[in-house]
Amino acid sequence: TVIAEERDGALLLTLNRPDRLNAFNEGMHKSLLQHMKSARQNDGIRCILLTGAGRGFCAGQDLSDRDMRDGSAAPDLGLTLENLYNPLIREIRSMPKPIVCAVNGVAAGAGANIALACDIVLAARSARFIQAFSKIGLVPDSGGTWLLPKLIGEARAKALAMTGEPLNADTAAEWGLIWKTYPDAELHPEAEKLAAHFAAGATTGLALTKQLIQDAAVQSLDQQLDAERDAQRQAGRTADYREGVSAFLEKRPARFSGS
Ligand code: LHQ
Repeated sequence: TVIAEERDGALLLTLNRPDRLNAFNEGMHKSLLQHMKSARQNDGIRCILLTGAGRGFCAGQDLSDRDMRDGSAAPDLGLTLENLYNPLIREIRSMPKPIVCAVNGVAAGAGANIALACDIVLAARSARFIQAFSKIGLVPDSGGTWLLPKLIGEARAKALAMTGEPLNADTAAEWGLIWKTYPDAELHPEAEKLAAHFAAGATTGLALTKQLIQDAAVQSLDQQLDAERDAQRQAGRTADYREGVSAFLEKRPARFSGS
């Protein structure tokens, strides 16, 4: 249910349940998390690109797995989050390599918030972001209640979450919810170009940058200055820093090894 393809140091992960708009069942969760965990361990993978097969990106939880019309007891959704969604979001946010998300079509419920948890979010102009949770009596999950107000402010976050109104991709970019939009046909080539760029980048510096910016949300300026000092010390000891400075002085493109 997840297709994994390695391309020049980038791992392309494609959610692949297109007839359900790539809604998550347990199998897709396990497969996605497994691919992420092995990418984390694999030094040959220096960027991850996440996208969806078919016309949708991801419609969140597969609701056909949640049919209670026969009167059966409601499952414990807290357990679903604890066991499946939360580990995935933690994996994405702590991954020491860039994760690009190419939102090729509708991103609803947890599908929207998984996309937003990635580092660089690109979207096709026809894509929509829907905080669908309120329509079925739930709350935004997969980090949405934390990320949305940080990205777009409380007023817009509450309105999206409480109305469940779709947000089109261009407005999402204007609001700063995502990075850029592209005409539909250009999304994949552009996303692959960016993934290849990161896969040839200074991996340690990028990983430290990601972590610093995320940590800033819960730190004071003093703590953050200390964290930057420590991270810069680490980045300054990499072969990629040495190569970056040499390339600058020699007026040539840098050839980063990722170490
Ligand atoms: C689907 C789904 C879907 C199954 C489309 N499931 N089949 C966490 C913890 C535990 C439990 C609960 O949830 C969570 C987090 C969540 O993610 S809650 C939010 C769950 N997601 C939703 O509520 C979104 C439901 N989907 C929709 O509202 C629409 O499908 C959207 C707006 C995404 C797309 O609309 P359309 O473009 O009009 O497509 P469609 O509705 O015709 O869908 C195409 C097919 O995909 C259709 O099947 P069919 O057999 O009729 O062709 C849908 O039934 C199926 N599908 N989403 N989540």
